[in-house]
Amino acid sequence: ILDGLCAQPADPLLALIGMFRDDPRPGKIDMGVGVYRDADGKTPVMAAVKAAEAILLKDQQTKSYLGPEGDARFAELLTPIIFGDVDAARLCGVQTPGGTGALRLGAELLARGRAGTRVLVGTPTWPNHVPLMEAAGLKLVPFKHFDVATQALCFDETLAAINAAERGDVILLHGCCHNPTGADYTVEQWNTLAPLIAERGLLPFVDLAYQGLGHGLDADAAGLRAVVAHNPEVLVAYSCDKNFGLYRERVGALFVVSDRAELIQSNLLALARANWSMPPDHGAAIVRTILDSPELTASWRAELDAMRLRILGVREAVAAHDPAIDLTRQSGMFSMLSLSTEQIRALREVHAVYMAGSGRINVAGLTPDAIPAFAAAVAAVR
Ligand code: PLP
Ligand code: TYF
Repeated sequence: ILDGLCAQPADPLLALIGMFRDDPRPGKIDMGVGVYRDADGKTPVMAAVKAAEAILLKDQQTKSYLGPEGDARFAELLTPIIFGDVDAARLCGVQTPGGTGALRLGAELLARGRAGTRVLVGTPTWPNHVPLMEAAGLKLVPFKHFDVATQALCFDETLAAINAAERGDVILLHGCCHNPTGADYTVEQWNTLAPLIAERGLLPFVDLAYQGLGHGLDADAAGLRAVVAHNPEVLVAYSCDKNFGLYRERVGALFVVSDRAELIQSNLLALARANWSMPPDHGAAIVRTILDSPELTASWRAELDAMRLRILGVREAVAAHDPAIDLTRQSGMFSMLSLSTEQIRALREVHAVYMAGSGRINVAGLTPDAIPAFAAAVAAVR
């Protein structure tokens, strides 16, 4: 039965973790996988997370099953952070295993709603978007989001793709901190897109995986909120894995804004049951414990803001050191350098500078003392 299988390549982003770890050279620089790092190069557990875990250890009375929706209070507490003011009767949401689980659940909801649904997506995008959507039976329709050579966001191409789409198509949008380019729409551009998407009869699916790491929690949700204000139905795949530093705990949620919220919720529960039955509890319980406490929420917000400001600081420091590497026009952890495959390989093999094969760099991977070596390495291969 298994004779039909053929070997599959490893996830190239995750493969970078092992390559970097096995590199013995001192001074090696890791700008590969999208994980926040502090000025010492560490990815610490956030203080509010540690405090919430201590509370859970002391107070948790049972680990009995919840249900396919997971921790309902977790989803409820996230709602105002994501949506601001929203009509609760028009919103449903379930906890998922990470933003990835939310994307997959949303894709399956769309496929169940109508077989063969097409999904417009700006390229380049997070590589996992492709197998996630296709595995659910959706068909991707790419349009150009970013021109690497000129470092420009292709807004005209975005508008053209929306205008050329068919009614009933889906458009997948990065809410903020675009992965892999860091090129986000301005508020003005969101305000143009949001009503156009509605007018053209498309369904927006917003992937919000980095809220708070670009311009702040509210600013990073402004695009999504504009989309919600103009469109009758919106899907949101949310991840807490970056903004709470919970990566391996796999914390996320899928939200749907709709007049048919009850019908949709019943389908989300059925789909969750057919996939993972119930999501893992611990990470969502941490987020719930933090957001249920004003003190822990303040601590989390302050630490998240410090992370965001450090990333901004690195962007400015690199540009100050070498104006030829201007990272100040993008936001969040990522930028994409215009480099050939050969140059990216030379950076890794000759200079011990690790980045994704696309030329994407994780800006948070730069410690202050590594900036001159990074800039010199890029200049040397260019
Ligand atoms: N969407 C984007 C754009 C991402 O970069 C990631 C990163 O992991 C995810 C979704 C999924 O996040 P999670 O780790 O919570 O599954
Ligand atoms: O793009 C990144 O680096 C992050 C982390 O299969 C990631 O989103 C990368 C690959 C993957 C899961 C998460």
